[in-house]
Amino acid sequence: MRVDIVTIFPEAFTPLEISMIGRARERGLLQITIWDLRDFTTDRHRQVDDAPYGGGAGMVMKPEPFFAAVDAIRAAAGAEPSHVILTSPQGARLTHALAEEMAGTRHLVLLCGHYEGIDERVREGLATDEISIGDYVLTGGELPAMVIVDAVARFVPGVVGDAASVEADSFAQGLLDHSHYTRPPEFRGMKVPEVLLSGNHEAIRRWRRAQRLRRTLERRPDLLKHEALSEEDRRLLDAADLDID
Ligand code: 4HQ
Repeated sequence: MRVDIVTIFPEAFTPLEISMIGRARERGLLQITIWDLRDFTTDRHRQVDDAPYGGGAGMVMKPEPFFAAVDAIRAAAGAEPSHVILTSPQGARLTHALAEEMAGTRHLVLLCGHYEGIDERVREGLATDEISIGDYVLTGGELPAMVIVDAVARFVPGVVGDAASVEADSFAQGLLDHSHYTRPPEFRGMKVPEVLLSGNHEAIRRWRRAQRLRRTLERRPDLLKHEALSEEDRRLLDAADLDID
């Protein structure tokens, strides 16, 4: 998969050089290129922003450098990108499902904004998607771009070593995760639940499933699709003394 990121802060993207994403790039599973928006300006001051028409506080990012950058990306890729993404609080919320959908495509372009915002013509004439990573305001689009790349990359085959862990993750089955323990069996008076030491794989599976169901019901009832619950799930929830209806 190819990812191109357009930004006025190319140096902000060192997190994509380490850990799983860094390794995926080294192995050629992900081809990520960072483009400096200022390289696509034509004036002496390499200006990327200007005062807003109509007045008001702050500056607005000019449209021309973004269009020129995406033209260069198209030329370099030799094809139309699958998604040209603008990050903003006005966008559709990034979800597990959206990340998985984007991972099934060949080429993402991410445009990072700054200042009060980006000229509306970038949205109209260039962006195919507007995505928000949550209901809060950030100072720039670099962190959202990295969040999107990280969430999408996990679905690219081979990026996460153990494919089973991607399928077992929170949200993959519409449920939050169960708890995890490792040695020692007792730490500062806190014990690992007996069942996990039992070697009884069926009992462990049931315990984990019940915990995921209970946690989801308690913390994120919005995630629970009642029709997706099996007979066993209903019994596990009943046994946990929680009612789903
Ligand atoms: N931004 N989810 C970039 C965000 C944001 C978000 C505010 C985007 C600032 C310049 N982006 N502008 N939340 O807060 O995606």
